[in-house]
Amino acid sequence: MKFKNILFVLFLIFLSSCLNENEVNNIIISSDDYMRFDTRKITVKSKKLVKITLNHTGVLDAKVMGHNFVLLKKNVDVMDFANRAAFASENEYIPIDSDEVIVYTEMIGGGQVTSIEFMPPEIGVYDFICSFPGHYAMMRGKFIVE
Ligand SMILES: [Cu+2]
Repeated sequence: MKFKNILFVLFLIFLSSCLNENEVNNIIISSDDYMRFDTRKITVKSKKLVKITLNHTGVLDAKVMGHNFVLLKKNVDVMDFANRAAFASENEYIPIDSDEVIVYTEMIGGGQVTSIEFMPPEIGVYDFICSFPGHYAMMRGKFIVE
């Protein structure tokens, strides 16, 4: 291949990676040993892939201070869902056979990172929580698709 052609190909690769970057809603959430997410509001553009990266900046094990990101469908009763989720330790703290969840990450402990990609649901406001027992009271927020 001629040098000029190589340059052109490199340019195309560069261009497509720039475009891809704009097509993704890149969301980074931090959580800690004090049962907190660092955000209570996430806003994404509709019809664009969402990438959620969840960090756990603490040191405690997932068994005592586990965190996940659970996006609930509209009109789900958060308290009712979380109370059932608390008994689903064998299923990543998601009630078995639940149809209330749009998407969720694995449960992580201190020092761990996890991520998930999905297409956002229709325009609207949704709840997100951590479904580790008792955490939803503090670890919850709104996920807005606009
Ligand atoms: Cu948690």
